[in-house]
Amino acid sequence: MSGLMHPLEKFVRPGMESRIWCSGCSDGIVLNEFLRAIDELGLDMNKIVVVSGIGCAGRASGYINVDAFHATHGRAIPVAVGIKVAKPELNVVVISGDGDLFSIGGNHFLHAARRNVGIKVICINNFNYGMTGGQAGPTTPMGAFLTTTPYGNIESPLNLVQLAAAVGATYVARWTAFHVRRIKESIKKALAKKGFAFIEVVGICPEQYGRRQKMPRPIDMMMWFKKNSVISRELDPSKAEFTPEKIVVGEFVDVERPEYTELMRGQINSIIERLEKEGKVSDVEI
Ligand SMILES: Cc1ncc(C[n+]2csc(CCOP(=O)(O)OP(=O)(O)O)c2C)c(N)n1
Ligand code: SF4
Repeated sequence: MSGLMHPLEKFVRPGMESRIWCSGCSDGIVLNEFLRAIDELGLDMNKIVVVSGIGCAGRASGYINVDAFHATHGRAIPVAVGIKVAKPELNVVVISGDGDLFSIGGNHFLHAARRNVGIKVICINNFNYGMTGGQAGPTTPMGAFLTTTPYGNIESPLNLVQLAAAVGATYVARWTAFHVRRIKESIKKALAKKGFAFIEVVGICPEQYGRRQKMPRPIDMMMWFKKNSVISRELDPSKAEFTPEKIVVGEFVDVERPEYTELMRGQINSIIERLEKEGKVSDVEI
């Protein structure tokens, strides 16, 4: 079989195979679409950095053949922000789970989006903490059964699209694992965006989530998404309803506003220029 090579193999870190994911898990779908997006855009892999936190979704950073950082739980965004501030020319992408990004890491998300740091965040929202055995998290639907909610979840879930829009993300989209081509197109858009971009991919976790909601086979969750998702044609996050009966998907924000690292560099340069004029510094490099 030598000589046969998958067209995306060049983007996969040699020796790493995505064996950790259960069969039917949609983490592989998102990884696949991310690699296809890079391929179609013809991006230089040396200019991309992928950062993730802990969780099944967070394993993506280990499989992509770019410089990557597997941060501690919840801390993917501050690591990504640090990289972007130090090297603004890099395309810095966070791929992680709903628990990692919005539970323990929620505060970082708010402030990176508010500051409009030009990182791209892809959240695989599978409604639970998959890696640790199926605990309820910030996006678990009301009534869902998980190990920590044996009588049904009584907490209201976050609407990630509305949250991202409210705190200032310049690109916000939501798709489900059923909308594979749309995921790829959104990733391409996000990668081209200057400011903070956010994509929610509503994912399939047959092992920990589906199994407990009477959807044990991957195809069951796929059919749920197919049947209950509605594509919005409006750039209006208030329309981004998300209930088990109706999952509104689409693009909800696509705007421009000043990006943080550019503002920061501009400010530093103008201070240096002034100090140089005053003869107070010379040969300063940032
Ligand atoms: C500080 C800390 N607290 C808790 C954990 C245990 N832990 C590992 S992954 C995880 C949740 C992962 O959920 P999510 O981000 O939704 O990803 P998934 O596994 O569902 O893809 C937790 C609580 C940890 N590793 N570190
Ligand atoms: S536990 Fe769920 S999220 Fe984790 S690999 Fe298995 S199916 Fe995927």
